[in-house]
Amino acid sequence: MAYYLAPSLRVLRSEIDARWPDRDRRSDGWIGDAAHAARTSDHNPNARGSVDAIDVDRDGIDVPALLAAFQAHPAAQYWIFDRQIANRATGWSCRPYTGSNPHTGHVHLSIRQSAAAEQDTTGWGLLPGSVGPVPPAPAPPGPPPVPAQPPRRRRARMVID
Ligand SMILES: [Ca+2]
Ligand SMILES: [Zn+2]
Repeated sequence: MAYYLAPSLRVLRSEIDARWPDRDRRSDGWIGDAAHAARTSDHNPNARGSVDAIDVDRDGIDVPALLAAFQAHPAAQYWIFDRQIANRATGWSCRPYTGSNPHTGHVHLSIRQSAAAEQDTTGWGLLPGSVGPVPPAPAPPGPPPVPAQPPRRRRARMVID
């Protein structure tokens, strides 16, 4: 099957390149090598042919800024960097990462394994001139305000149950 990097990660990588054009790319990666293919890895194409992870060389970038932007994006699932791992499901709290590769030379970024996340080309907030990560979406609106009623008229009945 033809395989491809998830479009959402294409957008992320292009933003990283635009933000830090002179960064080191020697530890970049996306498609898994033979060692990856022998085990479960987001670097292997999934059933849709999509590769849902990238590795970004740590040199020449602002890693905390990258991780903050990553975590703010709806497609993000987890990252691994410098012997630590953080996952959306646990509120992005850092835990020790004890895998054989300590990820000291690159940042691993995985998105959610879903077609929606793969195709989500929402910006990641890293373009030059943008101020930090994309702000969180506004809270969903509460119940509509009760319109002001003139005196002596029956108020709209509020549904509270
Ligand atoms: Ca490097
Ligand atoms: Zn990786």
